Amino acid sequence: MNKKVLTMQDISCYGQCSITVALPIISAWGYETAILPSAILSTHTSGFTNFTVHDLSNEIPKIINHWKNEGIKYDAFYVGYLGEVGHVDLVIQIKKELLNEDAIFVLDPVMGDNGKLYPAFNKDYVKAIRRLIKEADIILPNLTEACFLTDSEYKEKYDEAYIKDIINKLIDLGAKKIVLTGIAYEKEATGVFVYDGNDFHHFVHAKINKSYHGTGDVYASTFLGAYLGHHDLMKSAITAAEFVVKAINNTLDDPDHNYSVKFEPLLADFVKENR
Ligand code: PXL
Repeated sequence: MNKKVLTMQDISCYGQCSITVALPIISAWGYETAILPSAILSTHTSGFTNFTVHDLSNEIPKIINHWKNEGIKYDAFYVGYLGEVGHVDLVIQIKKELLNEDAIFVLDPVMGDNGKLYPAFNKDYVKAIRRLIKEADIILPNLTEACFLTDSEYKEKYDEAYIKDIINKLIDLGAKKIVLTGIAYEKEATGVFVYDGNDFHHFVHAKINKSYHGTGDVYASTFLGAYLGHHDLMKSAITAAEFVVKAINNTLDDPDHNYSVKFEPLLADFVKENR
């Protein structure tokens, strides 16, 4: 059956993140992908200065109403970077009014990295996004986001007990399934720590010593593309990690391309091999 995905996040016109990443990736996995832009920015906010931002809070309710009147419903809802506290109520409204009965809601609580919030965000924003944890079927935070959401201290060196404590706090906040990205206990490694609703799993792989913006969005979009095919949480988490590694490796030899990863030339073959 043709599945319809709705993704709500910003359009960063230039910079290979959020919608400009989600739309090609989810489409390549074979799913009709509708977009609901939370804001329009000239670029993303972490690798550029003097970027422009136009919030779409006034437009979103009109779009939702039109879709309701048209009887449009979605099979999956993927929320990423929003931008305004007020968007959270709109997300909850969409979940109630625009999703099919067995639709899945995947939340990437995009708000920071490397222990810091992105420039546009503050504690009120964290509090607002916290409300969405219990609404989502699957959340995909990185460690920074998980720490802000759970009021935990951000550590660069940690052990399994630290990670399990954060996961348990997310469960207390209502998380059903968790894919926590960027987790490893050694410096040379990274990985994903997964809570599937019952058990913990940890997938570790070699870390590439350069980080790029937008890789979280490539990760979440690939995760969703894979997950919609087989509903295997761990397999999707690993597939997404593999694609991000490939995309980073495809970018390393280009010193001028430092704002995100060059995933596009790899996409068609990767999907063919992993569907
Ligand atoms: O990749 C996450 C992201 C999405 N959207 C905007 C961003 C960022 C990260 O910095 O600034 C606008």
